[in-house]
Amino acid sequence: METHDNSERSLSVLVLGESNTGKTCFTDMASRCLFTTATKFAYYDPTSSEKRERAIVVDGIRYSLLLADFSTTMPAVEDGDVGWYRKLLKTAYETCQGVVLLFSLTDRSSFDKITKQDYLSIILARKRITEPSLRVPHQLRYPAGQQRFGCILVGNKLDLAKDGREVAKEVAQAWADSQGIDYFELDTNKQEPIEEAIRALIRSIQRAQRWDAQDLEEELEKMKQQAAIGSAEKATHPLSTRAGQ
Ligand SMILES: Nc1nc2c(ncn2[C@@H]2O[C@H](COP(=O)(O)OP(=O)(O)O)[C@@H](O)[C@H]2O)c(=O)[nH]1
Ligand SMILES: [Mg+2]
Repeated sequence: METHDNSERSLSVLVLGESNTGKTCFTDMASRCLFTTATKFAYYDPTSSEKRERAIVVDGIRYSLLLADFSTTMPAVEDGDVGWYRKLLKTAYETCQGVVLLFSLTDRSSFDKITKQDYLSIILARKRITEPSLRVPHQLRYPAGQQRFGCILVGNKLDLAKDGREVAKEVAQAWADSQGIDYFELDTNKQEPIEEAIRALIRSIQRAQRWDAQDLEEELEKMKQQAAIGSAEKATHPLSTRAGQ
């Protein structure tokens, strides 16, 4: 059933993958709708600090999407210290609501890395979240909407797949199915598949937030019941009465 809500919900989305898989092109196309029929794919100014934000309505709900692309390829630095970048990634993993796991269909290692390594890093980062300012009881380690995250898998550079494919569709689809996430194959110059992928991501975020909220409700209910049992026990305990007076 469609619900209609005038308020806008903000969602922060990470586009994640190895270097050169097409993250920046995807992010620009998805956020600024810079679709073009040109043969050139990269269509962005890397020095621009412009935020990639856009509005989108899904199932009658208006969302403001903030998209950011992050490379999972560690920057090469002379002294080998990439700690600052790891920290940046970890914060992004902890605070986003949705993730686009992006790889290039022409690069097997980009598929292996995002599915075997980076996906797990996101899950592990979120398991450590504790957010006192949300005022959830400390027993609830995972605030609603933050334990789970929305997710899709995207195989990019479909236009090159005819001759250069290194990842079979069945292999990527099977991995996505095993995780319960949707899989898309596309290239970053066609609008419709990117729009479809973004809508699927938002629906996945909606599910993640719903399930987290249900968990939270159940936990709170359990705690209320335990508190009620505790105070009932206290009231009937002989030392807690003024017996004999
Ligand atoms: N053929 C093809 N090239 C693409 C596609 N998407 C991006 N590219 C090219 O791949 C290169 C890397 O793209 P970029 O978005 O900068 O990748 P990033 O390093 O993951 O951010 C650039 O030369 C793009 O023009 C695509 O769908 N098909
Ligand atoms: Mg880039």
